[in-house]
Amino acid sequence: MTRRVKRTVALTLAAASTGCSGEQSALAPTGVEALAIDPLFWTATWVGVLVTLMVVVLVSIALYGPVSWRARLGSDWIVIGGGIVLPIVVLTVLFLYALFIMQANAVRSQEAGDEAVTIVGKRWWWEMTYTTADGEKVLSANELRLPVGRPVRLRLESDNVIHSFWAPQLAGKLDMIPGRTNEVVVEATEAGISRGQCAEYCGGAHALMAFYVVAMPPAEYDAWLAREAEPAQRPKTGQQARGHDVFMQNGCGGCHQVRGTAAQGLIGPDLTHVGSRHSLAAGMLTNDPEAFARWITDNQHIKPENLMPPFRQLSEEELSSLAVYLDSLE
Ligand code: HEC
Ligand SMILES: [Cu+2]
Repeated sequence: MTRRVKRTVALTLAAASTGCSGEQSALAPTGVEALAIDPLFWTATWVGVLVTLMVVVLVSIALYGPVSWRARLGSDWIVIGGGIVLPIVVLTVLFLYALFIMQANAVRSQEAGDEAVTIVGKRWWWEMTYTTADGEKVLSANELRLPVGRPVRLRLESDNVIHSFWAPQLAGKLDMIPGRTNEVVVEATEAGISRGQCAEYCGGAHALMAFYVVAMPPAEYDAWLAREAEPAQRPKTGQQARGHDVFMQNGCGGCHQVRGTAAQGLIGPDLTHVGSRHSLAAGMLTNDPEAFARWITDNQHIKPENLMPPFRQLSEEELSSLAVYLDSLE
């Protein structure tokens, strides 16, 4: 092999193997649902491997084996046993196992309490409304926070095309279908951050519609939700105040809500606490003042055809104040 080929192979293998671990992996379950599916996946995989090996051996014998073995392979009982009985038995057992897991998850989901998050698939972001234990609703976006060890009901909806909510470390994927509500109960088993992704093609920027799941110790989660329910922080510095004015003067409030201010728009994500989110624009940018500025001027390159117009007319000073203001909305 030339050196370049070797390097390509090594890079490909490295890229392929990073797909199996890390922040978005169905093979590293950290949720009760995903933990239940995991053994089913491995069972089906190993059964598949065994069946494949068996077929390879039989085909090799049929092609190259001694005549007496080949004659035996052609007998009726091999055809009926291996070709009909064996597949029926194997597939039935796997099917029953899958039903058993689905049933267990369905029972868990009936027993879950009132904590819920309604998640609406948008183009191309996620509106998330938390319902607290005492029924209060808190609007947020693009990041699912969960209390470790407490089941939370996710109500999945869409007001446009079909999306699919997939947080592989938490649970299997479930479609978000206009006009109906699909429910899945998730329960994080350990604190940490993982990533999810829209899993049903929903238009040009479908691949750019991701989100983060932040699982937190229950007490921290409760504190976070109480904060999230509060109106936005008032500007504390001159530059933040300037950014607030730029926000109001440029019509951002027509599409975005910042609770506690005049901005009441609901077309785009709620920005009341946008500064405390892990990422911007549905998982596309790490959250810092520079990213805010980039998104505001260049969002059509970052996420082509998304529903926010680029604001290129802002001066350098306006843009940096605006970014500092948004970053302060924690
Ligand atoms: C016409 C409606 C509209 C206007 C006006 C608008 N936005 Fe947006 N904005 C959106 C939409 C829609 C998204 C979601 C885009 C996506 O991810 O697909 C968005 C996303 C964002 C985000 C990322 C939010 C998140 O949850 O990560 C920020 C920050 C933002 N806008 C700031 C602004 C600012 C600042 C202005 C004014 C200069 C503004 N927007 C004007 C519609 C709008
Ligand atoms: Cu999609």
